[in-house]
Amino acid sequence: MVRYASQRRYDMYLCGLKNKLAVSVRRMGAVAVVAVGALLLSACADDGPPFVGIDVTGANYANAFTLTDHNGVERSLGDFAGKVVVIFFGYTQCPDVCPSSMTEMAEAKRLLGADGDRFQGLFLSVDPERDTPEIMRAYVSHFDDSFLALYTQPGALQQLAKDFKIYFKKVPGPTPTSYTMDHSAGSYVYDTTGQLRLYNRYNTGAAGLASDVKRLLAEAS
Ligand SMILES: [Cu+2]
Repeated sequence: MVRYASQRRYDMYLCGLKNKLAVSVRRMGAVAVVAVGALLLSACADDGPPFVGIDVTGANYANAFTLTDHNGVERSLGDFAGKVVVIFFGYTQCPDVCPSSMTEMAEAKRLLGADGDRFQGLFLSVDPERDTPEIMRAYVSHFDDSFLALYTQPGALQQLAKDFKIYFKKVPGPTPTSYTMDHSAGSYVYDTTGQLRLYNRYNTGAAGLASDVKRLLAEAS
């Protein structure tokens, strides 16, 4: 059995097979062509264009977390059932990558209009030493009131980063508290059932992210 990088690619492969089948069936006569054609349209119409983000459906990482939000509430993916969840990893003192990514996330939510209510933006700090719940609350609500910041204990972050295949590293600054953090700059996108579906690359743009979210929401309705 050939392995496919994603279920969607496998589905596309199946569609290709059906199309080849249609060509041979066409020789059988006009009635069969009409019948099979209708079947193919209904089977393949949902596929649409590929996602803007990288399809990581079925990946064996970044599948679950239990973390505390900036209100002190314990959170896991199940809390956001019915919503598309986007998790970005960063730190509040980041000068550029984090603010632009959070702005993009907030803009994507606005582009969704009424469907924005079914979008949950999450910010996970890779700098638990400085990012206190108070600081993170102010930070995420600056971008969007509905966004939640998540934090974990410094000792648990390393394992979480491993589980999520993300990278972070402290880069010393002129004083002990003025360090910066190198970190992965993409985000993970989960469908309304909490399954990891996409890796959204840094600088994808709000429109691209919004279109992927819209598509995942459409799958659910
Ligand atoms: Cu950053």
